[in-house]
Amino acid sequence: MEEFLFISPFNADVRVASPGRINLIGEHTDYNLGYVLPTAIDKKIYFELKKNGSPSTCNILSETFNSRLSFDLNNFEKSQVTWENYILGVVNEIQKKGKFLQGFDCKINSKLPIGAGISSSAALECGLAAGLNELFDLELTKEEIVILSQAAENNFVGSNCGIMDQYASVMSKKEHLILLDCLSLEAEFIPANFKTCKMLLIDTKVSHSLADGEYNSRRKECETALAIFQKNDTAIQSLRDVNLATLEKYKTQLSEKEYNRVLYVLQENKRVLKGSELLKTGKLEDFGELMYQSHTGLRDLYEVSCPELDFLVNYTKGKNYIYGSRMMGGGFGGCTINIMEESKIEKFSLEVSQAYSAEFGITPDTITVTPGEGTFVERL
Ligand code: GAF
Repeated sequence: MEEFLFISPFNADVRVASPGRINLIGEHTDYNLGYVLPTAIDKKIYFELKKNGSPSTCNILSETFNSRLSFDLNNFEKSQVTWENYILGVVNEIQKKGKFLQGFDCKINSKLPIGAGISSSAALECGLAAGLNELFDLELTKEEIVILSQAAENNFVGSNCGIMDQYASVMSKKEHLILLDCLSLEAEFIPANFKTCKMLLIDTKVSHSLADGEYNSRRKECETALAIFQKNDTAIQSLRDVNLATLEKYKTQLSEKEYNRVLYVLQENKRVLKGSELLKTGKLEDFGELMYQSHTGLRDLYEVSCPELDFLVNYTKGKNYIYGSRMMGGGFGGCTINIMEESKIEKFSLEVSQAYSAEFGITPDTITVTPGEGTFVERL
């Protein structure tokens, strides 16, 4: 294999730290132009970038995947390797905006668990976009970085994700949650005041292979239902303009699945708005109840949970030191998010790990997270 082109030591021009995200509540509502309540976390992907003097040769070294990618800015195509498409997709979207790039070298090192549903993909996209923005003085705003990173995933990777992950990764403020309106992109930053509690993620360590296709098909089902509402009522722009009465009125025109998907989205949007108010006044128990309801909706109506996630959520029930638990992210694996007393985390983590591995033969990871700052960029 040809020698990689980094000079040693690397002598980077720009450094970036790009965080993963959690989402307290509001799942599968972003692409339905509803509400979400995410924030960045203190676990990140780190980038070092520098110009390499070549007009168009780019070299990326992923220490995490122990893998490297070289490509020509004027001639590249989709790759068979998933992580490479996040990189190529971002470069492609930057070029589509008419911005001028030259050859660069980039080293990537992830401290974010990959495939755990804490959005390592958005962290990768947004981190690279922010790094290239600084390296080549592209003058992209933060919002442009968010939008082009989402477009990279939609257009190059082929996942029709919404805006939540990229928005949280770039825009988050330390110790705050973001109540994001995914239609207007207006955000309210809510202090994350969990008193004696912390957020614990439990990684199922499973990622059912159906995940991508099922994600896109959920989105399609919502779009089909929306088109039916719009045919009858031209004032309806998105599912947030639909209420329960409208849903019932057109029930016979929807398949059972479409009806269930929409019902879940309507309920979840309400939970996000109500939940944000509860968190502002520190009502963790009531908020936790909404998390359990969210999980039930994701399991029964949206059908994106799996036995491993259900087991972990059920395991928390009846424990008075755990306020809420639910699956987080796209589903079919990844993590649950739990709000619980910090003092009980160690003992609970041990117990739940033993119970889960007795059931599924897999040792889960338990990860305590705190709400962190969005993308950090530094010119050296
Ligand atoms: C994934 C997607 F990338 C997000 O846009 C969002 O839809 C989420 O699944 C589900 O809420 O993380």
